[in-house]
Amino acid sequence: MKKQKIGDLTANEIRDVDRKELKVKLESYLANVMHTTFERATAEELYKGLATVVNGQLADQRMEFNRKRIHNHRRKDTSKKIYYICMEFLLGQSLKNHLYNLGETEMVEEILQERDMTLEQIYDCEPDAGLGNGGLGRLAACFMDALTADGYDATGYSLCYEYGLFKQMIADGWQMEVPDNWLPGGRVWLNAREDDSFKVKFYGDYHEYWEDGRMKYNLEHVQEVEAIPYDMFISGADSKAVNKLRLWLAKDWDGFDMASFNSGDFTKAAQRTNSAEMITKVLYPADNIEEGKELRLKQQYLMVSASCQNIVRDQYAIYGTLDNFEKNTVIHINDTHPALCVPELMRIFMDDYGYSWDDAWKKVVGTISYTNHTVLAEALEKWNEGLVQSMLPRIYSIIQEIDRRFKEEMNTRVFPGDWGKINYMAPLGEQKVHMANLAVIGSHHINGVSALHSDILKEDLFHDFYLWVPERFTNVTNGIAYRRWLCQSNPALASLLDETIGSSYRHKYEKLRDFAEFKDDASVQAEVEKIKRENKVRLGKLIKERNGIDVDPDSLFVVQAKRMHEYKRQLLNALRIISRYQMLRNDPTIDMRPETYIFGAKAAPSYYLAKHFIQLIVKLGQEINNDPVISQKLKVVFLENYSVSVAEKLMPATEVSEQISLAGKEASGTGNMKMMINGAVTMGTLDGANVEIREAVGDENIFIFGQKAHEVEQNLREGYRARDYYEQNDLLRDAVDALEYGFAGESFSNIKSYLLDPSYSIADPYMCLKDFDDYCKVHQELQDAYEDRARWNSMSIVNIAEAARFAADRSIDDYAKWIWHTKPIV
Ligand code: 26Q
Repeated sequence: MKKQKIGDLTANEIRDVDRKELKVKLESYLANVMHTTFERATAEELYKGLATVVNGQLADQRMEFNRKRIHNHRRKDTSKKIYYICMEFLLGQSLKNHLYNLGETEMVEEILQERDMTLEQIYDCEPDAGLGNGGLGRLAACFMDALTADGYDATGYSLCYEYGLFKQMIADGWQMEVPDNWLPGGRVWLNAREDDSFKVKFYGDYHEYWEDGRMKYNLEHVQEVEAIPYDMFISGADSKAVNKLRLWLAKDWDGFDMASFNSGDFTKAAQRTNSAEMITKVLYPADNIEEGKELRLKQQYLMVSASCQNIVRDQYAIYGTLDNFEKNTVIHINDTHPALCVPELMRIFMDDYGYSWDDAWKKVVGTISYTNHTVLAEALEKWNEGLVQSMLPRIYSIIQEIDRRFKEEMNTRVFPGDWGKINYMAPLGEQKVHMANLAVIGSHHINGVSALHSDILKEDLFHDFYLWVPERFTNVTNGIAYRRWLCQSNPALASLLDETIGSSYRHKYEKLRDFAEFKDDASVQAEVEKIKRENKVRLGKLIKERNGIDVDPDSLFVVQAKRMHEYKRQLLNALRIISRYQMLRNDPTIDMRPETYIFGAKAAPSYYLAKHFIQLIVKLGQEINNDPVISQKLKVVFLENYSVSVAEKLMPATEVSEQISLAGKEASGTGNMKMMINGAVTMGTLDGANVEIREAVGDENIFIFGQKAHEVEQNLREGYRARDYYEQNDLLRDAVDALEYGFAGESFSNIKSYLLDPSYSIADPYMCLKDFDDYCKVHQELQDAYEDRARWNSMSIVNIAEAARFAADRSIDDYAKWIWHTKPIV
């Protein structure tokens, strides 16, 4: 929509024209597609209508942007086309975001006023696009947002899962998974491009032979699957750019097995169709854990092959050659899940375009960069060689050659004779394909997602690679789409920022830092406190609706919201809450500010222990909340089905951000940044990006406890004995013992044994007991600080201001400058 003055029209008049135009489009959709009118339409119909109109506007804007893109390519500019490949994009809802980015929120609000409806009612009709598990998938979504806001030419590639991450229901404390059928409400954003599909080959009989001095091969009896693209537009705040996220849907290529059908075997014919279409049926719900399932590998290769074919075809169409491919193209792989890009691009360059191995390899390594998101051993991807060989025979053969050449180079030039090192670094070994090794070898840059994590990559996980090619290793600290997580989720705080520092921070993230100047300004402090309280009241209403619990908006809101995982130590938080509960039971008259502990967490469906941790929190909550005396001072809330849209309501109301993972285990964290930018103060360990949060705000504006990463390593090496801590600390022992008696009629002796005498592995592997004492002490300091309202509000202001550096725009600046070597095009 045009913003400038046209002819004699004033800005207000232009807005009137735009609003009328938008309403006419909406009415026409409602009449022609929904067979209703604006006056009669339900909220659901209005959502679909508005979404369709907005999608149309984005399509128009995309055409304009395409002109710029083509012009840019013709000029042979120094900017490249960026392809961001990721198995997960956790987008959440889109309507609110697009309206904000297009500057149309008020306009639509006015239209809805005619119906006595609010935008919130309409937003509530949109299902989350939950095409991701957690941090990694949400990061990809935040990055697409920043790439677009900042005017880059970028395309995201992923899969069009029919079912996103399961919906969580809690029954008697136990997590139940319900399928997430998001498409009925979500497909309004999907633009099917059936004309632009690619075929992907699986299995088959593979034979290599030599002819004219070249290796050739036959591949017969393959299973061909069609990958059909569904495109979603990505908008950016006030940006001329509109980018695309291309989601592949698997379809049986033959559509139907005619031979079986004709011979009367209808069931078999239909089954064949089903098998290909299973590939994109559902998102794997495991987070930070490797699941070596055949279907998962198929998903990865479908995404990789369709995307690489698409990229190469498009670049060839633009330039008429692939000779400069690596100068025009960035392919970024988000974790190792798309690491088959390395052999797949080799295949395309050699088999389809006739390049030699060496020329193809130069292109691959010149194009691909890789971000690592974890150092947890159980999350590192390894695939059975036999599986890869049978499912992807040509790809396997290329991996073997990459492996052979790699070992040869290492043995002749880098680590001669050091087969310990060489085997540890190789793509193949112990009958497995080591995806991280493949990714490192095939990339020109490898980055971690926080300073600490990137150091651990260099010093530990990828140390030998670092010795070989130190220049490939770098850091890009994660960031968040702050316009979504601050401006859209917390409009009151955004307005206060407009009034104090001006609205330029909405485009230039650095400007947010100016807010720190107001840290001692009593009236701004009072405003910050008032806004937080209003947000707490709003969250309180949601909690009342969803959980039936009354929470006191004047209590301290302590929040831990993230996937349920041992290493994230929700259990440590729970142990401390148990201890608070016991303190109150001993003396209910203690004079204290009431405390509200809020959790949100999904467990992977097969992660039994994590499900028990959820049950512990829920049952502990039941017992505490139902105690008429204790519940005056203590409440525990487990928010079911934590998701992007729940997070958007939770972040603005958070006062204490619990980031208490065992040091060295959380690669970065991004929830920590979302809470910080909403004025929460961090209670955390020196892990992931917490280290940088502390540098940003200073020691006086954060509460840090527990072992440092190097101490953890040392303590584990020296032999960690959880029981010592249990025996030495009365409060801790009482809390751990209480697990056995249980809560609300449920015993948790299994968790007690996990902490003290497990049947496998070591007791308390993530050292909750060792860090308990320090956690309690520092938490008390935090709570004392909270009672000095001026001090706390000032801390809150500093946290908001210094969150500037955790804008995804800053991360994208870093990637563009240090890794991709490219620039925006508009
Ligand atoms: C792998 C193989 C088979 C099936 C599933 C997977 C799989 C899926 C998802 C493995 C890992 C993930 C997700 C990892 C993840 O979300 N990591 C988080 O990434 C964030 C963004 O960088 C960081 O902030 C978090 O610290 C990190 O835990």
